[in-house]
Amino acid sequence: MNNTIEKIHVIGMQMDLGASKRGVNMGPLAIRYSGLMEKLEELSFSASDKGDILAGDPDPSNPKLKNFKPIFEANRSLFEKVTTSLKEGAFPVILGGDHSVAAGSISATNQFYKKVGIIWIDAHGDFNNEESSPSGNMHGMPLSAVTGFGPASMVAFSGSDQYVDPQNVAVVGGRDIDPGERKRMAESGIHVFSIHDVDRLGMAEVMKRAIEVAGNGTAGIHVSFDVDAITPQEAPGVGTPVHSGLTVREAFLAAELIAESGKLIALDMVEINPILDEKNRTGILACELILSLLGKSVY
Ligand code: 6HN
Ligand code: MN
Ligand code: MN
Ligand code: MN
Repeated sequence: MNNTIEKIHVIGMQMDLGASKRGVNMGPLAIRYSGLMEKLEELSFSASDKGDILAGDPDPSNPKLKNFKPIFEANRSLFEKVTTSLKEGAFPVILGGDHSVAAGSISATNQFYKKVGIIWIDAHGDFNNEESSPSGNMHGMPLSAVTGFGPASMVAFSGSDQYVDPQNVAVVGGRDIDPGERKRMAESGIHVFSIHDVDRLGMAEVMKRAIEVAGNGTAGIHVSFDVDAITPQEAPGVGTPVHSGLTVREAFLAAELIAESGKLIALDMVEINPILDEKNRTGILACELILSLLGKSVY
């Protein structure tokens, strides 16, 4: 069990406007239905459910940044809510929602702790901006935004230009990166451990390196876990599935090694789509991964 985490605040984001398929706004419900709060209490955490932030109505005005206004406003609320939790000494667990929610959560942890690292577990890079994006979908942009590569407007609610240092960012599990996005990632200085690296090195070695990257000289590691990192046969409830992903055991090994590092300071669990799921198995998996990341041991 992690010694440093005692008090946990769970914050849901009922938002799907960053993705083209609807339904990930119900992700928080699916994870709560899997018994998250009860299971956190069983692990002896003092856990409070801080409820959900509800995104506003769709806004078709900007095709390059689809639904910009309601996403911005929801993220502003999340930024404030996460900041309040951090000031109260709580560890924030953010339930997505599409991955654009990481713009709000990471802006809050980075501003509070001054310098955080990120482990971004995802089939995708989420490193587009308004120019490189093939879709205009804002869930493909948050990692670029929080590292200062734009869209700057996506994180402007923080009122700060203090971004996460790309040298402290590790992407794990990537296997569907857009051509323009790939160039941007390569030039940015972030560290990418693609699915090929997981195959070649094994997850234990990849996580050892990722924890070193994100933990080096930082106050701690913010993990942003997109469930589409896991192979769709095991995690079918996602809007942007990509074949041949992480196995469930690789995902749990990653979670357990992060817990063991003692460096975790915040966690996003995102992109669970209950409409596309089978009997909530992706919701249950997301719930169990949260527990493992927080130090639940199997033996
Ligand atoms: N996600 N690279 C694609 C895009 O539209 O920018 C897909 C992004 C998926 C984002 O899964 O969080
Ligand atoms: Mn993502
Ligand atoms: Mn993804
Ligand atoms: Mn480097």
